[in-house]
Amino acid sequence: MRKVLLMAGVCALGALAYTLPAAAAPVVTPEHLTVYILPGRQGLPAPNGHRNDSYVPSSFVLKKGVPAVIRVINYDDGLHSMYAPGLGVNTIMMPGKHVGATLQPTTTTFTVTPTKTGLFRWQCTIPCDGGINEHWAMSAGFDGHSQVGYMAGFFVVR
Ligand SMILES: [Cu+2]
Repeated sequence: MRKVLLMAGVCALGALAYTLPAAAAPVVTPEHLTVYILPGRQGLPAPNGHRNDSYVPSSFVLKKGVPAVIRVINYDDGLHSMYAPGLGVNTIMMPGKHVGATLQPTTTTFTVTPTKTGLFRWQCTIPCDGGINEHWAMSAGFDGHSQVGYMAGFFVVR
């Protein structure tokens, strides 16, 4: 009789083990960032003496393992992009649209979830900042393709 009760008890414990809920996965709240693309006439002044096509801001702090939802609002009527191969980012920002005499910005949203810490450079890969600027923002900066602060920048992942 004792053996039967003992077996029943073991079975009951086994059933209990299977009915306990699994430990809940930690909830990760995404970060939300907003970035503006300003056309040359409204962009940042530069050493070339003109205002130039600009991402504002152009550098960002992200957290490893935390999704960052990046909303880019393009006030330019041209395409731009963010290319950061170290983070797997390669997104084209659609141009704003002319509506009568005004330009309606277009919003492009993408998400990046960094898997490692470090410094990751991004750049715009679509020829831009034309006209009087002669593509200055796309010219080689001190550390690579495109000018940091205009059509290039950094993701700092901590
Ligand atoms: Cu661009």
